[in-house]
Amino acid sequence: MDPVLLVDRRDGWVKLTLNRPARLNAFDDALHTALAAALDEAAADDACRAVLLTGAGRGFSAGQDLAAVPSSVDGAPDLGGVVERFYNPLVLRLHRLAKPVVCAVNGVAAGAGANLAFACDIVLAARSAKFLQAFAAIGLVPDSGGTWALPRLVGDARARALMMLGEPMTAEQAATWGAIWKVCDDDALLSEAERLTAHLATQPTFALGLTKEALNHSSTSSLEAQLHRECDFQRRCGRTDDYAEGVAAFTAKRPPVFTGRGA
Ligand code: T3D
Repeated sequence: MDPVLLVDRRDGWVKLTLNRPARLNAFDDALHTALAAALDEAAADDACRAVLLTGAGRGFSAGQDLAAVPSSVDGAPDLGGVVERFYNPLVLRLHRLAKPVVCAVNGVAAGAGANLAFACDIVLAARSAKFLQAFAAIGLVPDSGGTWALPRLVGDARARALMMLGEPMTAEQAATWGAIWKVCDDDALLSEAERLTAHLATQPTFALGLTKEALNHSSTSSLEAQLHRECDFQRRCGRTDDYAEGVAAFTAKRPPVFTGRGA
């Protein structure tokens, strides 16, 4: 049987490919378990300085596998249990990973699959891809952080309509509305995403991790708290070899060679 997640370790970064193409990479317990383990490994490995997440086949992910039998409580499906056990930790893993996560949305991203993409740091999408808040169509509420991320990305009015109407957001709309970084031609998506991830893997990872952490706090912090956080993070970055290297390289008019390490 094919692995449900393909883990391709490259020089300084890792490519994770959701691999259940016959079900548009819908999530079952096995895929959740494999992805969680791969993200934990990436987090613990100092040599891994960036992550690329994508899907095999014609879809990115159709969210929860609706054919998987949910666990039950009192004879009723316990969807909250699935969210609590798998989706919430997954979103927090992506959010807290102190290194950049690039997402290449190669095709339809529906339900939790769409919101998973929005939990990544830099999202590229194939021109043919679309993002679908598929929840209302099956009587559910958006999960996986969608009600937190989407209004912040595209604004409240668009988020409400997308979630209540369940109309797809095209890749072009997603880019124009600010939900993703950019649209690529379908046949260029993966090479562009790999190039970007490989570039990020050569950058000052410690500083990028703190940049991510600062941004994660941005919309829920006061200006004073955020200024304090920036000051603290800048102090820490100032003690790194990468800061010394960045300044030295600038002065010598040569490209910097960053280690990614903290002080
Ligand atoms: O436990 C919990 O449920 C709580 C957590 C919830 C999180 C969620 O993500 S809830 C939302 C779940 N996802 C959906 O409701 C999306 C369902 N899928 C679709 O609406 C459509 O498949 C798409 C719009 C994504 C794509 O449509 P289309 O026409 O391009 O493809 P298709 O023909 O519908 O699907 C292709 C195959 O994938 C098909 O199998 P078949 O007939 O060829 O054997 C289809 O059944 C399968 N598939 C698609 N989505 C899912 C799926 N199988 C299982 N689960 C899916 N989510």
